[in-house]
Amino acid sequence: MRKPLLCVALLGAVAALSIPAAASAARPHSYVVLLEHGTSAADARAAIRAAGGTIVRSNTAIGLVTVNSASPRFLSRAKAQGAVAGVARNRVIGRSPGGGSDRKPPWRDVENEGDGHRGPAKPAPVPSGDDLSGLQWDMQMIGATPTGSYARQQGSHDVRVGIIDTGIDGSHPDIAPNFDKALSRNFTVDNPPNTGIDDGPCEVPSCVDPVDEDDDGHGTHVAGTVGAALNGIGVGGVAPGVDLVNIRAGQDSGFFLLQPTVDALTYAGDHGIDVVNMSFFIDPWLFNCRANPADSPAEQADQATIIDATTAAVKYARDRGVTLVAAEGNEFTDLGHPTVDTTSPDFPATPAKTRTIDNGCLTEPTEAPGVIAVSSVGPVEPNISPFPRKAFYSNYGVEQTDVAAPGGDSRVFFGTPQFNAPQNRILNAYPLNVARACGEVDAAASGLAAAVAPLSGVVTWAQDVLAGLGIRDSHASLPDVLRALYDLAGDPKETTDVSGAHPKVAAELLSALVEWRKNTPRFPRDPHKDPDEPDQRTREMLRALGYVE
Ligand SMILES: [Ca+2]
Ligand SMILES: [Ca+2]
Ligand SMILES: [Ca+2]
Ligand SMILES: [Ca+2]
Repeated sequence: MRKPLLCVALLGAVAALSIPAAASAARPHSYVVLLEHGTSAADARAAIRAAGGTIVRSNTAIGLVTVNSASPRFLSRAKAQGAVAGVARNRVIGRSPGGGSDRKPPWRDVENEGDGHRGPAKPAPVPSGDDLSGLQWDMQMIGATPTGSYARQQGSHDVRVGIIDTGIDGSHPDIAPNFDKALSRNFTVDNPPNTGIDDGPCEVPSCVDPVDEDDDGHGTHVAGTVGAALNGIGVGGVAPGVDLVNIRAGQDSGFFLLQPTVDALTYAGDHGIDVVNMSFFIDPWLFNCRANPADSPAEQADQATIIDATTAAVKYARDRGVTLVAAEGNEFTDLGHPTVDTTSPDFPATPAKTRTIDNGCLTEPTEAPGVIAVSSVGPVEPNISPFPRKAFYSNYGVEQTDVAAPGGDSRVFFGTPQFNAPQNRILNAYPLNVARACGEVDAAASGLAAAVAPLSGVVTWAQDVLAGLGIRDSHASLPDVLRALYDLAGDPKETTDVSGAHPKVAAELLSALVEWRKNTPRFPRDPHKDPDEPDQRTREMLRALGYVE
C-alpha cells in the first residue's frame, strides 16, 4: 500500500468489508508462485499444470510466476511440487455478484488528517525561485534552493531515478521536462470492483494505463519531489535536472501487488536505473511473518513467499548497481520492536485481524536487506527545538532508520493558527485529472512518500562522493552512501537531521555524480536491445508457455 494519500475520489464506492468465505471458494483465484532456483521453463510449466493452474505471467530473473487456477486444491497441490519454493494467494479473478470485499485502507484516516483545513497559503519570497518555492519548506530544510544546491548543480539526465509507485503524469508542466517516457513501464492492470481491490473504472479499453498516466496522484507527487523542473513555474525538486522514470507497480487504488513490484525491481536492474524510490509496503501484509501461530498455514505461506521473492528482487537490483530507498511507514511503530498488526491482510476476502507480532516479522520492501529506510520529519518549530522532529505518524527505530527527511506533519505548531495547516505538509506536483476528480486545483500531502523522495536526491548526491573517492561499487554502495553522507554532513550521530547535507556538499556530490555517470558504463547489457524485447531466457519461457512462436 502506498504510504500517503492524496485523494480517493477516483475510487469506486467502497462496499462492506465482509464477504462470506464460502462464496469465494469456487471462484478462480490468482496466485504468485516462487520457483526453486534454476527451475527450467518446462519444469515450471509442468509443475503448475500438475497443481491445476495456468501460468499467465513470469519473471524469469527471480523465478516468480503469476498463476490462475479455479481449483480449490491448488495451494496444497502446488506446495507438493518439487519445483515450487513458495505460494502466495494473490487476488480473486472476476466479479463476485453482490459481493463486497473491497477495502477502505485503514491508514487513510491518518493520512487525511488536516485535509479539511484550507488555510491561506502565502509563499514567502524566494529570490529566483519558481513561483511556489516559498511554500517548499522541505526543500529549504535540505538546502535545495536557488542560493543553495541549485546554484551549483541541478542534476543531469544521465542520472536515472526510478519511481516505483502509482504512475507519473508525464504531461505535468513540472514533470514533463525530466520525464523519460521511452524508458518508463507500467507493470499493473486496473482491477474491477468486488475483487478485493477496486481501481474504479478503467481509463483505457485495455485497463493498462499508459506509462505517462497517474490516476492516483501519489507517484506524480513523489516524482516531483525528486525532480520537478526549475522552469519558473510551480515547484522545484531536490534534483531538478535528473531523468525521471516511471516503473509502475501501484494500482489506481494504492495497492502494491507482489508480482508487479518484483517486475519493477528487476526492470530497474536491467535498464540502468541509478536510484529507486519505494514509498509503499507490498500488500496484503503490513508485516510478513513466516510462522506466526496467529496465522493459518496458507497465510504463513503468503508471507514467506513475499519475503523470499522481495529479498531476491532487491538483491537482483542491487547487484546491478541500483541504490534502493524506501519509506519506513506511517504506523508510528518502532520497526525494531513491532508488537501488533491490526492492518493485515488488507485484501482480498479475509477481514483484517489483530495479530500479535514480533521483530521476526518484516515490512517489505523496507526491511529487505540493502534497502535504505527513511523516517519522516516535520517543519521545525523554533519555540520547541532548533532541529526538525519526527513526524507523528512516522515509523522509527535504531534498527531500521538509516536517515530521516522532510515528510510533513499536520500536528506541529499546536495551539497556533498554523496547527493542522496545509503548509505543514509537502507541496509538489499533482495530476490535473486527479485534482479535477477531487474538486481541487492544488494539493499538499504529508507522508513518507514525500520524505523518501528528497532522500532519493540526497542519495544521488552521496553516490557522487563515493565515485570521487573511488569507493563505489554496486555491492557496497548502500552503507558507503550513508557513511559518506554522514561524514560530509559533519554530524554522523544525528540520524534525524538530513538537513546536515549542507547545500555546498550536496551540490558537490551531485556534480561528482554527473561527471561519474558520464564516464561510467551502466551494468553491462546489449546496447542494441530493445527494452521491450524479452531477453533470451524470457523468450524461452514464453515459447514454452505457448505465448510466442
Ligand atoms: Ca481507474
Ligand atoms: Ca487507471
Ligand atoms: Ca517548476
Ligand atoms: Ca524489524
